[in-house]
Amino acid sequence: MSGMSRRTLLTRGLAAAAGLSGLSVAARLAERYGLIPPDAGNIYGMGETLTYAANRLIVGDSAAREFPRHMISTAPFANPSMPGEMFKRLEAGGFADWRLEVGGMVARPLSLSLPDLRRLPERSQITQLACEEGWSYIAEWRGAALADVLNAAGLLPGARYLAYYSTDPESWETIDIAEARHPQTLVTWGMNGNDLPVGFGGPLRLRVPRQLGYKSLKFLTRVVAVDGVRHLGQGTGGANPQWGYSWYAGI
Ligand SMILES: Nc1nc2c(c(=O)[nH]1)N[C@H]1C(S)=C(S)[C@@H](COP(=O)(O)O)O[C@H]1N2
Ligand SMILES: [Mo]
Repeated sequence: MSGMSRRTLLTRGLAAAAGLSGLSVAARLAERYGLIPPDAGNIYGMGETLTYAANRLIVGDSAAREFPRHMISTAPFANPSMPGEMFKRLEAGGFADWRLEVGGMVARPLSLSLPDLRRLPERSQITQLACEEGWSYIAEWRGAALADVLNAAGLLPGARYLAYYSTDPESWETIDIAEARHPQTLVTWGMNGNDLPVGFGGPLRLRVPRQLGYKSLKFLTRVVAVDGVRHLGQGTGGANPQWGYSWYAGI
């Protein structure tokens, strides 16, 4: 993936920017500017710290690539996933009781129905979803900006990460607040002109197009603003990092 070589370049760039004096200086710089992934130096290690820091410093608020309509994949690949028991109950009721709970470090916790979410300003994007296993597809996603949802709830100043959960209790992830507020990060209910199919995470999926596919959690039910991730689950910041993938999956 070409993103890999770009990442390597950026990582080297950060080390160079730190005065060619080696990784420790760059790491201290990263720390000074608050660019340390949640568990750096422990499970995440130096390489990921620098990848994350370099991306935040150099890539910053840059956008994931958006594609013209004719590049939408004709046969997108739905990676099989298990939505869990709670999903089956909600599906039996036609998803009428589906809610997105918004909680944690917010001024006004919310419980939003699917129609509530569809009343928010509509956003769409044609972006690529890339799995770490090497395949990818391009699709149009439609939904609300996660930033609008968070603004409605009123993020408290100490919030630094957003944890998000699905009907499957085993599947959850976290992103930093900059990623959560990024205009391309969407709470999606539509795909390629239709309701989001169950195979692709319907009725509700978080789309995080600047990171690898596993950050785009299917069957989204809950987002929680937190000031750190170590107290969540096994402290790795998500289910995928728990299995050995990077917490930061920027592409
Ligand atoms: N709830 C849930 N979300 C999930 C997964 C999962 O198993 N459960 N798999 C992830 C992984 S590893 C990838 S690559 C993408 C696959 O998305 P797709 O089915 O649209 O191809 O979904 C992600 N979101
Ligand atoms: Mo994946």
